[in-house]
Amino acid sequence: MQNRFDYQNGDTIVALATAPVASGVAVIRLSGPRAWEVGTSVCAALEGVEPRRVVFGKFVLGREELDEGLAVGFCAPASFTGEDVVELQGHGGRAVVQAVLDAVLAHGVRMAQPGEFSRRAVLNGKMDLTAAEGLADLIAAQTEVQRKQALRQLDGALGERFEGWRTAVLGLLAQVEAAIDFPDEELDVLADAALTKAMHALMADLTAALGEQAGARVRDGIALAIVGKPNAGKSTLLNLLAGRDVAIVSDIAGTTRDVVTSVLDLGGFPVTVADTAGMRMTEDVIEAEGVRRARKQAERADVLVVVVDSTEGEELDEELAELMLPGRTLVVMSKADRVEMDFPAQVKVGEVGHPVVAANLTEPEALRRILPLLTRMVADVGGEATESALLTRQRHKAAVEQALQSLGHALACMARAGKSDGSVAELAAQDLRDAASAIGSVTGRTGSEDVLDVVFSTFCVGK
Ligand SMILES: Nc1nc2c(ncn2[C@@H]2O[C@H](COP(=O)(O)OP(=O)(O)OP(=O)(O)O)[C@@H](O)[C@H]2O)c(=O)[nH]1
Ligand SMILES: [Mg+2]
Repeated sequence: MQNRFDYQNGDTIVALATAPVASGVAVIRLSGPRAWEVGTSVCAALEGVEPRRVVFGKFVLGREELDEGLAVGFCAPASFTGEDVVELQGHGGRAVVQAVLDAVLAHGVRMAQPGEFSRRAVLNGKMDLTAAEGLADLIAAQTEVQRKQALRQLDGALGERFEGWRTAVLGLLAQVEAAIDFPDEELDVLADAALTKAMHALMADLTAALGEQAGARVRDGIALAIVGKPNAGKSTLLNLLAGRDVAIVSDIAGTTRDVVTSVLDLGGFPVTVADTAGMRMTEDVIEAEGVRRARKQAERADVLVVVVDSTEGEELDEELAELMLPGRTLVVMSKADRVEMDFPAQVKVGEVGHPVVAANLTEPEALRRILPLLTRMVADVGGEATESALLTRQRHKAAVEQALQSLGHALACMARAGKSDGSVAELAAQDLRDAASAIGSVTGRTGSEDVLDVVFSTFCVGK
């Protein structure tokens, strides 16, 4: 396939590396063989300066002065992209930035494509694809746990995990290839218990990695759904958690019909809280659709909060009880200010007990008792992500699934050794090569430009 942009032709690119808003300082970054030459044309103070030394000077186009600021250059391969790089740090006004960019472009440099700096860094071996994704996630991180996970990925922890798997597959491949070279011993080699044991161990490892949900949850946000009967106080609770009036609250049952969401930071974890329509049988088609959506949210949720109006008694609706997730459901008994009763510490659904908090949701004070319990449940869902390098994207999972399939094929082939005519080692070897290539595509070790296109399509210009 002809690539849209020729990344290898050595052209020099430029983009604003900082946010396109009025700001104190803006960084304009050039990368490519002409970075120093063009950088020096715009900022003469850079002439003859050593790499990594910052100089102060005027930014000009011909004789016209555009701005003044700092300039610094890097020499290939010791730079972010692995190419010559110059950064011009001027003032962050819209017109100033545009004028300096135009000056650079006037020297025959072109605007960078989205993600092109990172893409060049990957192509030049400065980082692997998972690290580039980690960088994008780090820039997008909104909470502490997201930051830590992204930084770990940028540091290469996830890439190392995939490289470890790939090396393991290549080790198996070497053994199987021995059987190709010595056909008489095929049966001995392929039926070797140590070999099949190693295959099974690797597959178990990959399957376990697929089961890890925490990485994606931390990256995309942990889903918390608030459900209950109409008028129970669900929207009041959402507003309390969000600290502002996100949803309409009224004493009319059936106020909320759509799903109303708000993103919170609970103990460093990103949590998307969804307030939903009160569950009841209704003739109203719009409300019925709201109830359907409420159920869907509850089924998808990682953590569930069931709000029960204590003035209506503590009976749990059967439908609600069915939705409750063991260990990840909090029951909030609302309107505790309006009843005289002893609240239970937990409600039991079958054998499973769910913790209960009784509260007046119209008082901010209620948060003090609700938040610690919710934070603990959220940390249970995402906790793994604080320690290990987990799969964070669908792309990672798809590759692992593909590798597992190929490994499964290889095993099936090997089991036929000696039982069918001809060599099965060739077939098993090809399956193992496929598995290694699927795993390698995650770090960018194997695979095509298409993989890079997919990864960098989500980046923006300047990264
Ligand atoms: N006194 C008291 N009133 C509450 C409490 N929680 C909610 N309310 C009131 O109960 C009414 C219903 O609250 P909402 O938050 O709109 O209830 P909801 O569950 O979102 O209701 P729907 O959207 O209709 O399903 C409002 O008038 C709230 O002010 C509470 O703990 N104490
Ligand atoms: Mg509501």
